[in-house]
Amino acid sequence: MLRRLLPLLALLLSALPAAAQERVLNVYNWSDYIDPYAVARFTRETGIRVRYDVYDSLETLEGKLSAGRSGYDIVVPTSEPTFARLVRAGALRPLDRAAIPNWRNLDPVLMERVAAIDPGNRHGAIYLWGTVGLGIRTDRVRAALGPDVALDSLDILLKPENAARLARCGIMVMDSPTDVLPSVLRWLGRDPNGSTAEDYRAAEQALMGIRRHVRTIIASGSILDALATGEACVALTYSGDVIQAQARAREASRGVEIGYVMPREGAQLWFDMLAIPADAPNPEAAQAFIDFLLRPDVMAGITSHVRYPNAVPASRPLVAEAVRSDPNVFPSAEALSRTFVAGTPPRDAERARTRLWSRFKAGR
Ligand code: N2P
Repeated sequence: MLRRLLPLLALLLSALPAAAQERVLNVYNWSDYIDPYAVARFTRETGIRVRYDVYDSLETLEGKLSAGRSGYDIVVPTSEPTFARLVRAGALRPLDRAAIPNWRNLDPVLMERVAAIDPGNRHGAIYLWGTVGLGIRTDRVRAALGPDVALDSLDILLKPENAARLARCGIMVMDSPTDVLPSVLRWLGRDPNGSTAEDYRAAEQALMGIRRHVRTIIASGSILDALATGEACVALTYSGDVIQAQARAREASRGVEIGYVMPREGAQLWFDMLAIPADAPNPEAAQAFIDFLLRPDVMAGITSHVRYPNAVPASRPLVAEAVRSDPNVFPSAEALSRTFVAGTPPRDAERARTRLWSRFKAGR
């Protein structure tokens, strides 16, 4: 049957215009970071097939892109440090706004925040944003640390006496010096973007102080899974990942109750950018995809699914009620006023961070 159909299929394909045949979009995005329905709909509407790969740390993304010729048409780096570095290196293609009419849906106030590192917003549109904090099994943490424990502080993780009490329950830290060190420095009362030898010594001391109580240092995608199953009791990771894990745990109804802690010491706030590598094989398809994602209804579906806020205000009324009313997804103005945005450390500081991180991972 199939054999008889194949020549027919080939005939049909060859009748299509050449351009239509090779319309493929190569996407490299964070894991658990899109509504699969949106991707299917894009293909249905445009005929462009999507090849979709994922990463779950900025270090992995940077490693892939620094080698050049990644073959990707869309990448989603965090505004700082990764996107800022790519802009500076000329590694991104300036966007053609005429091909992205839905650009007008972007929140000008949010876009202004990333204009400092991308003057005129020429190379990227905000996709989603969020904070760094703790996913916790609320009941277990209360049981281990006492009913009066403050559930809004990094003390839960970073005070060695707390970590010691939670060790058996399962502590995890995402494997990303870029997205962990700023919060640790802030908890220590230091400049979260500090990069002196003294800053790093202090951060290393804090991390080493809890090291033997940490079960795993692993990329964010695995932490999401571990939170959802209840295997992780306290995990330092991205906000929406915790909220997705919370939803999955509820669906599984096995008694795993997950909460998100946005640290009162000041949470790291980040913005992830839709961008096109300078050497993207199919930049037209990439622009069509960005335009598609910036539609309010498409964006609303994405936020409802992945539980991260976006930068398209008109999408907000269309977001699922449970997500729209969750203050961990959409932090209050007061909570936001206590956040900070990470900067881009100088290259030599980057090496010091990498070495610090290897020692933390090795535990010596
Ligand atoms: C998605 C994590 C994305 C956020 N799983 C990091 N900026």
